[in-house]
Amino acid sequence: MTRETDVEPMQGRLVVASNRLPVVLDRGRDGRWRAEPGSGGLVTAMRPVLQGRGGVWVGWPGADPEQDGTGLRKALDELSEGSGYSVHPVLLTEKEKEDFYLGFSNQVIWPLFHDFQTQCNFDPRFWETYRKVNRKFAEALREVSREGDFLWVHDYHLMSVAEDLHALGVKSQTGFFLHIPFPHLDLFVKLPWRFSILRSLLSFDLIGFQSARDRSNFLQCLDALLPSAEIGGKPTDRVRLVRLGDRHVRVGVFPIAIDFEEFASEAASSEVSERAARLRAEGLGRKLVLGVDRLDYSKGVPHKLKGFRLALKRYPDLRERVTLVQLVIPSRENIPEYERLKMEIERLVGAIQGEFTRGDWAPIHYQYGHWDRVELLAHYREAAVALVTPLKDGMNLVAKEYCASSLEGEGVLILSEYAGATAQLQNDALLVNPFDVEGVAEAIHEGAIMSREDRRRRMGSLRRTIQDFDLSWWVDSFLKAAREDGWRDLPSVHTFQPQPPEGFFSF
Ligand code: ADQ
Repeated sequence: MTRETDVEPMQGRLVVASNRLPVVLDRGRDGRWRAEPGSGGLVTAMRPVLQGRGGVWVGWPGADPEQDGTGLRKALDELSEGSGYSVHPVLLTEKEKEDFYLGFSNQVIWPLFHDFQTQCNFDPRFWETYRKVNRKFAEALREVSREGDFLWVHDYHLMSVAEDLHALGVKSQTGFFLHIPFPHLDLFVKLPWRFSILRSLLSFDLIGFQSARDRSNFLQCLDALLPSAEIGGKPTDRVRLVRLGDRHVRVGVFPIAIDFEEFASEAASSEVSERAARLRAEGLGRKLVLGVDRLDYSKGVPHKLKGFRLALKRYPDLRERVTLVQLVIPSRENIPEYERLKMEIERLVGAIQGEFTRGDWAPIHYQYGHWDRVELLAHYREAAVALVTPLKDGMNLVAKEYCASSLEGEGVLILSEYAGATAQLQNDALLVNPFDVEGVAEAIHEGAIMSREDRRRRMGSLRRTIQDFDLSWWVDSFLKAAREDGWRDLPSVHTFQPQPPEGFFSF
């Protein structure tokens, strides 16, 4: 993000808390820690805001403190000096990492909130440690904050922090943003700690969700489980007020965004252009269909592969004309379910290759690993079609990044109805139900043969939407919603419901 936030300065500083600090730690040959600024959506969004107004970022540094706690702090202090805001580590023990991060966060909340209830492990020890670590974060926030600061807490790892802050007597205003979906009531009530989580969330002054779908699920839970809560406003209001006796909690919809200009200008750089040209030459005139997903069952990679296989089966004209490049980014490899998923993906890729490979054409280029920025942007730029088909996703930044990098404006975005991004992009993406293999196959064919004129019209409009609601809009709106009266003039929210074909229900 290049421009400063437009929001009138709040009194006091901004203090951000997230599970991970925005740093990449590296231990040099001399054994000394070095801290480099990290990248990613949250970091890019928050860094200029913190730089502009000064502030603190609290989080886990991602390294084992037991080896060299003092050296680590020193490296973080050095980074703080050069960045205009300070970085404050919360150190976790091995057991805390196990039970708080891999346990409660990623084997209870992550699966449940993505509608994968059968993958939940409701181990009571996980909850105990989650509460303990949230308390640790609250203590760190108490240590670094002062009266008048605004405390902005991020994501499902830290849902209980505000309750602990209250218990510790911290009076600062607090906001929470949930990056993942919020589940439907039927699922939420299965959580053994459902009332505690609700109470914790309601301890924040402002709660932000990615989409109207998530907020509506949350309010439905509130309505059912805490009927005394009075919910004001309409479903399309950006911010709705919840009254709990004397207390008011603001509940808003703030779809996370990307720095459009940064993606567009990096995609135009000579390095990316050269790499994109090489990809084109290597592709021998074939259309590149692109998938970029973290290894996660919520991303629906096996479903996508089945859709691609059916497209090749049903539409022989696609064979030798399109190639699916699928990057799977390693993630949470210590959880057995992720290892199983990896094996399933690799088995499917092997089966599709075996069935369709002819001469010098293999239908899928599968890669398990990381791409650097140039490689990622060159693929975005070169892809004729992006296949973004999560089974459930808070937002999905890949969809937005693809459009921002599609400089020629001719790419086609195939997008799952279950990505948060769909509410904003529904008019111009080809929408699919990722569970409907036939629908995915149809969309791949439609995307591959779409006329240039249609592609340009759709992509032009997608790019405009992503540019209009970019990263600074996201930060500004959240901070505006936190201000006493700032939230009333925020624009209404986009909503989404699947629509039947025209005339379908004319009896
Ligand atoms: P994620 O589940 O991680 O995020 P997503 O929104 O798709 O999902 O973001 C993935 C990010 O990884 C993208 O920004 C992408 O550029 C980046 N990436 C791509 N290739 C990479 C590589 N090789 N190495 C490292 N990173 C790479 C969660 C929620 C989402 C929500 C985001 C932000 O699950 O729904 O959109 O937070 O709120």
